[in-house]
Amino acid sequence: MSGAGAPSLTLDGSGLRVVVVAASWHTTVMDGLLDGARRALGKAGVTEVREVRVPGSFELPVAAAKAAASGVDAVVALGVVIRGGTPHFEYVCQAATQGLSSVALTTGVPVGFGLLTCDDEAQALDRAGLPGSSEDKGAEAAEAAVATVLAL
Ligand code: DLZ
Repeated sequence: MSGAGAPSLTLDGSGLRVVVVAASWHTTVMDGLLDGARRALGKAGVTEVREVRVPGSFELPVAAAKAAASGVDAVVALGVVIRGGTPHFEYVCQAATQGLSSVALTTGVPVGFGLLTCDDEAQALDRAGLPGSSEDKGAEAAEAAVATVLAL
């Protein structure tokens, strides 16, 4: 994991099935998050990885709910929301965050939280796991999901 205070995790994901649900807004940042999640799941040796794309972060909870109900071991949710000039940002962030949390709690399936909620694109790029980024939030969310499955 990256970022101040983040744990260093060694994970054995063999035998696990994971679904990555990913929004589509802010393509460059999303590509970085997806690559990071794929890299982390590959490094952990996760047996089966499926990817589901949805339009925006608001749609992440329903995709995560459907994935969790399909019997997989964990879900990794990835999205990028960048603040604009209206309150829309708050509504999308809140709905996505509470929705994803609710999916994890109601199904018992761990959901890795890879939703970036940023003031501007520069902040998002710095967390996208791209060359020059200081953090890799896609990998972090994937590692957290796998680590939680292994812990429970
Ligand atoms: C409408 C919208 C806006 C303004 N900004 C973003 C964003 O920064 N990131 C994101 O993932 N999605 C955004 N959306 C789309 C909403 O999440 C949703 O897809 C639409 O409101 C349609 O339900």
